[in-house]
Amino acid sequence: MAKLNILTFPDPRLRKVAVPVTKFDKSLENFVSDMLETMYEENGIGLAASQVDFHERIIVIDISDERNDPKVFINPEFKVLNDKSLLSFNEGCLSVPGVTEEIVRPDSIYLTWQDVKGEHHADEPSGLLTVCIQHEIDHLEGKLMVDYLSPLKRDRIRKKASK
Ligand code: GNR
Ligand code: NI
Repeated sequence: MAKLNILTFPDPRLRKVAVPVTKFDKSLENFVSDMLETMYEENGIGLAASQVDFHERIIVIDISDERNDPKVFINPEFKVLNDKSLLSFNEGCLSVPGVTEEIVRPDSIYLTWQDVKGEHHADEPSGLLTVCIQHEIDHLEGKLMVDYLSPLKRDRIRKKASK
C-alpha cells in the first residue's frame, strides 16, 4: 500500500478526461487500495483517480462517520431522474484546499458502475452519497467545483493558490 500525491488546482492535469477501465486485474486492485489509503489519510469522503494523476474512470467514497464503509465505483455513469429535485451542499475538495462553497446538484440520479472484479451494478443513491458521486464523476470529466463558481471567485482562488 502507498499514499498517493494529490494534484491541486490549477494543475492542468486535473483537466484530463479519464478513459474507461478495461482490465480488471490485480494491478487495478492494488491501485484501488492505494486510493482508499490516500482518501483516509487525507480525511476525504471521496477521491477520483484523476486527482492522483491516473486518468481512468475509478472513484472511491466513504461517507460513514466511522470511516469503515469503503465504496468503489469503476466506470460510473449516471442519469438525472428528476432535474427539478435539487440539493445544495457545502462542498470541499482535496484538490482545492481551504475552499468550501455551496453547490447545487440534482438529488435524484440513476447510477451504474462496475466493481473491482468487473461485475455490473445499478442503484439510485440519495443525499450526501449523490453529492459525492457527482463531485467525483466531475473529476473524471476534468471538471472541478470551482467551475460552478463565478469567474471572479474562481480567479481569486487561482491567485491565492499560486502564491
Ligand atoms: O472530502 C471531501 N468532502 C466533500 C464534501 C462535500 C462534497 C464533496 C466532497 S468530496 C471531498 C474529497 C474530494 O475532493 N473528492 O474529490
Ligand atoms: Ni474533489
